[in-house]
Amino acid sequence: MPTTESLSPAALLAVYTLALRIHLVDERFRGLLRSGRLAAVYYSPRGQEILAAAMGVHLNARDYLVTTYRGIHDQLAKGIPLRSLFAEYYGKATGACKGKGGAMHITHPASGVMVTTGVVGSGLPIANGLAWASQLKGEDRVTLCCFGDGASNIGAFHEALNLAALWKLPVIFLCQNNGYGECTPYGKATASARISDRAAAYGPNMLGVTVDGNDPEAMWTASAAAVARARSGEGPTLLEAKTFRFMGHYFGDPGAYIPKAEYDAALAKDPMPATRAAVLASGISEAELEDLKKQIEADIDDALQFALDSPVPDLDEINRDIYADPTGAPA
Ligand SMILES: Cc1ncc(C[n+]2csc(CCOP(=O)(O)OP(=O)(O)O)c2C)c(N)n1
Repeated sequence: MPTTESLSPAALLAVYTLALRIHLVDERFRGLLRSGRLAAVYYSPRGQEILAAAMGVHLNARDYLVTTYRGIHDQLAKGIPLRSLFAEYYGKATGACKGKGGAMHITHPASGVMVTTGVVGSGLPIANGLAWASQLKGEDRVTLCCFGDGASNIGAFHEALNLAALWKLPVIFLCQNNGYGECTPYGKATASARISDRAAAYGPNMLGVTVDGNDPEAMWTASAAAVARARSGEGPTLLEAKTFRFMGHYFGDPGAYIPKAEYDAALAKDPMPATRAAVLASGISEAELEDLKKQIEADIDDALQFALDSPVPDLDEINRDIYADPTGAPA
């Protein structure tokens, strides 16, 4: 795990590799949905690949993740296996939740992906619970909690940040500020320019940082600091990563409420090609990046085929993993 202050060429490549994996999985899911080969709810993280990858490279499998419906980038950055992810989207028995969670509720404890919620803001108190458990057990685990700018205006946000600061919980609140909460622009719902400024209200244990989430170096450095802070027991960080959502809120939303000039300006700063250019400038060749892409595409092909070939869950699975004793479940 990198711990130095600035992003070395090797660390930049690690971030780009993870971001490319996220990017290609997202493209594949959108292609499957467009062509009718997959039926699922889907919230594209297009544009938010770099910030997730730059955080992900600092975490290990024992660390925890709590994320939202728009969380596929976070789950991949946390290391969820592609086969488990694809099979869950297809509702198959081999999926991360045996096909019972579905796209909105991806959970894979082996890789630390603990909860994916569709209720805006509900993940923050859950993240506190995980972080508190690690603290009580004296475990060296960091909990990463991802949510959007819209979620930061929910009451649970305040309650969670207050408690996390009070108890110095090993948690990182990563607000992915993509400029829109569903179809409401940031400025129509929030008066303060920076969400991270709110950290000051929770006292000295909470650090607030705003960073350009599209800048791999800035995001990598800020993530390293937040992880180190949580791991060493210094307390939580409210890390606001500024970014932009290139797709509509949900798959199928044309995003007509986003002004064209704003969209075009953001697209000109698309972090994926910009980071690719930075990787090339650091000495990696086009051919090496093509090989990398081919390898990831092959992994995705394998995961998709695995999902398609897998069985659906048996009917007797329906009460399992829900009640402690499935035999005593209500009929
Ligand atoms: C408690 C609650 N209120 C409203 C909704 C409907 N809803 C779903 S997503 C969303 C916008 C959330 O925006 P943000 O937190 O910025 O996340 P983003 O989707 O931009 O990543 C809303 C209002 C919900 N799911 N839960």
